[in-house]
Amino acid sequence: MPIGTTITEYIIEEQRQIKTSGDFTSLINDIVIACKAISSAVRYGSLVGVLGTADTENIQGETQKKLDVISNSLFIKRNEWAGHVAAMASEEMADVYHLPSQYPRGKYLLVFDPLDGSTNTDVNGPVGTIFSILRRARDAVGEPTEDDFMQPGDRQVCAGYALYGPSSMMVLTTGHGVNGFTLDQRIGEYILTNPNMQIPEDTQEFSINTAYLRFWDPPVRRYIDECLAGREGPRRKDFNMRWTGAMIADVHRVLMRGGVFLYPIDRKLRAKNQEGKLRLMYEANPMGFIVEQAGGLATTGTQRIMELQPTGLHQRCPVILGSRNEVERIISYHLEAQ
Ligand code: P6P
Repeated sequence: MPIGTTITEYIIEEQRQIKTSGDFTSLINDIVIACKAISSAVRYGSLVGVLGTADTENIQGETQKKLDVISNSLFIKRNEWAGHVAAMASEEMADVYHLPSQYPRGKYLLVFDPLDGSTNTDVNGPVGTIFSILRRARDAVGEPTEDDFMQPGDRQVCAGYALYGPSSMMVLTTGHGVNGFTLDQRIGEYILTNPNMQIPEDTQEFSINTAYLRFWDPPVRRYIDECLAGREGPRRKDFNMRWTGAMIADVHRVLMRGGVFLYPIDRKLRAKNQEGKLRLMYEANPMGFIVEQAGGLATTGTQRIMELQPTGLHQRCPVILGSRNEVERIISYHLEAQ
């Protein structure tokens, strides 16, 4: 049975081409194993009693699902021991995670959302893991603090996600394009199935939670109204809408067939003194890196996401990303409104 290129082979080949370190290759491998373990836990759901809530809250004030806690623990355990990371940060943990004292410290900082879209778990919807790898400052000493993580998205050395959908896929970039891998359950390996992923520059599909329409700012309202007006309206074409409740699934669809995903700032979020719903460090930045590497754009509406200077691990920001020409149109509407 031909196996194809495994994600491990791909990473090692990249190491040869762009001279990344063996450290980096090994770290990615540990992340892959963590995602395989989470994929397995998600797959068995109620059969192994992992659905429902954990009756605890995370730093976001959100009730944690059992799978949130399980996925976070799996990700930590797989990545804390090998000496590749100096510290980690997670959506599910308030503060920087310092490694147990017996483990060596490495040069990378790992930030992750262990189970994005976890409200979908109880209804068998798509969920996934999003991760971002930063390099610790070369002159840094001692245990990393939150400040070590406060690096703009442009400083990421790697970003990726594992989507636990009808098939389990991993999508990865190290700054040299985007590649997709599908888990072959027969051999337990992620196999290269989507080399050099590119987002179509145009689209007829938008992704936004229209329940918040009454709160939107004028530029977003204008863009969506024009899409809804279809071929009789100024866009002269009909649009489709998709919203899965999991950023990871909506972004993956944008990568696969084009589209624009919007979780903009709005009056409801401003009333809660929030800069957005989605988190910069472990949702917007990694997805922004992937989308830009695939030829798309990722903006807050007025600023390129990967240029934002983080001020906190759990900082939120507006997210508008996807097909280049559509995102440029939305940016122009924001500029006109200024
Ligand atoms: P809403 C999941 O909780 C998440 O962070 C993203 O994955 C998703 O796109 C968004 O929130 C869904 O938010 O307001 O539609 O429930």
